[in-house]
Amino acid sequence: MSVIQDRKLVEISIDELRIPSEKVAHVQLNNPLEHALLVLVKSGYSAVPVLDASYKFVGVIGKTVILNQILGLENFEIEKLSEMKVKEVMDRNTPTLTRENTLLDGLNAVIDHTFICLIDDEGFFDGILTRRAILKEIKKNIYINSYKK
Ligand code: 2BA
Repeated sequence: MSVIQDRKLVEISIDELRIPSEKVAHVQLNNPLEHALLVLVKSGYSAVPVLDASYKFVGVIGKTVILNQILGLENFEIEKLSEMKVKEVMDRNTPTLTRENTLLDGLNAVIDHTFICLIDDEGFFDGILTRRAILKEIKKNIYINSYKK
C-alpha cells in the first residue's frame, strides 16, 4: 500500500521509507582503504556511510575516490590501500536528514545524492533514505491517483 495516498508530501515523515541502520553496509573512520574497497565491492554499492567508533555519522566514501587515491602516474599504487585510512579520503560534506523530516525534504535531497544518511538528535547514525525508495513511493501514488480519475 502507498504511504502517500491522499496525504501531502510535507505530511509524510521519512521514517516510513527508511532503511534501518542494521541493514546498511558501512565502514569506520580508522579502517584502511583496503577494507572500505572490500565492503564496497562485496556489497555492490558505489558509496556507503562512514561512522566513528561510537556509531556517530561522519560522512560517505565511494569507490571512485579510493581508486583515484591509489592511481599513480603510470599504475595503481596498491600498497596505498593498506597505508591510507578512510578518514583521509572520505567526503565529510554530505547532507543529512532526520527521521522527522518530510518526504518532500527527502525528495529535494535525492536530486543531487543517490542516498541521504539519517541521524538522530545526538548525531548517531539512524539509517538511510535512498532515491529508489522515494521514487517507488511517488510512482505508486501516481498510479493510485491515475486510477481514481
Ligand atoms: P548505488 O550503489 O550507486 O546503487 C544505485 C542503484 O542500483 C540503487 O539505488 C539500487 O537501485 C541498485 N543497486 C545497487 N546495488 C544494489 C544491491 N546490492 N542490491 C539491490 N539494488 C542495488 P538505491 O536503492 O536508490 O540506492 C542509492 C544508493 O544508496 C546506492 O547507490 C548506495 O550507495 C546506497 N545504498 C543503498 N542501500 C544501501 C545499503 N543497504 N547499504 C549501504 N548503502 C546503500
